[in-house]
Amino acid sequence: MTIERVEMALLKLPYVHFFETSFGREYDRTFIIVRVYEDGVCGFGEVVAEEAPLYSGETTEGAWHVLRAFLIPMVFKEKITGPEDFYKNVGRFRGNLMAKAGLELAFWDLKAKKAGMPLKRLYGGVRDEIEAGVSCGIEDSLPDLVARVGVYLEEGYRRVKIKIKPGWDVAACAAVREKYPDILLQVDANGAYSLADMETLKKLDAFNLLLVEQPFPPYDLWDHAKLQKEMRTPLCLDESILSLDTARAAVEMGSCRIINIKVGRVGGAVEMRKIHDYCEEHGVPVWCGGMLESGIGRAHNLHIATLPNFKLPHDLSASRRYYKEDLIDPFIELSGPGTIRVPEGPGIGVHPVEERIRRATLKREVFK
Ligand code: OSB
Ligand code: MG
Repeated sequence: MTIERVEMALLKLPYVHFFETSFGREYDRTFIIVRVYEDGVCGFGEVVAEEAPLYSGETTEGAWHVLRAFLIPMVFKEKITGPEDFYKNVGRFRGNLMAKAGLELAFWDLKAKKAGMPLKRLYGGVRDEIEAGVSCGIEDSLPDLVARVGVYLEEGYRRVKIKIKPGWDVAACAAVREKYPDILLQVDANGAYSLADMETLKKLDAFNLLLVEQPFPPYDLWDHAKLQKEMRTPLCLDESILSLDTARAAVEMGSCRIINIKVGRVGGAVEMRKIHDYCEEHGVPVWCGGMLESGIGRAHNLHIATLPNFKLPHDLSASRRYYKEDLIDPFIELSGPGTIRVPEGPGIGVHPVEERIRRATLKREVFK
């Protein structure tokens, strides 16, 4: 058994609504879809790197280069056919975790398809439905923000995350809480603060938040620990957690009480699993973050979120919250009040629609 072909496509899809974080406002998403073929079966993965190196140091063009020059040639040279084998071999390359994860996920989808089972079963998932959640960007005004939260609640979401940055934090929480005193609410700063903002951040304790996500930049594990000592609300780390080792350091140091797991950020599902298991053993709940993925990457996330220690609602929303024409059939929809059913078919269990992929493709390359 050998991989016959690997294919990459760079795609661009417009958002239904702009998405603004402390990094700035975006109107569309550029990302890479990876396919691996074996015996006519195709596994799909998505590389969640973004066009600009804001959230992480990786970029779509950088990931493209690393995949075509190093990771894909390695697959053929080492005759890699499975995700565990991929993980073992790819460790020789430093960094580039999102590029690695996109290709590893394609191997996971392929493996589950060849076994004729949904990916969640291969992972040992324990549920058929996951708790959805929606991530609300920064808006032009507080009334716009409250209205947008209202739209999402109307659509059935039960947990809302709002993006914060200096100048759009305490007032934003107060505005949402005034209208919706009882919803599950959390905030995400994407690293926009520093220890000098301690007094502002402590004020967030007043809003009964589920968590405060990544207040400080990725490498500030120590300052997060100092802040966590001063706050009642659990801190949750996103950008800081890149591996089992960083997760362990954060937990041992007391930098957070909750971890956001994004399979792309940690380099794939093997590493994701190690972090998940470590956190489970240490009483640290995790949840599944999102990178505004297309339906392909989001379907992968749905299966991951079925693992037992994924205990808080996720940044996983329906297709139409992100894109008018998602790449998959059927679209991902809310199945009950604030939940999403995990697809039952083999692999990721959703069908990427060739025609829609082609229309969104900027460039494509095939490797044999
Ligand atoms: O920090 O969680 C984040 C999107 C892009 C980059 C970083 C983040 C996000 C989100 C979106 O919050 C979550 C989603 O995909 O629904
Ligand atoms: Mg985040």
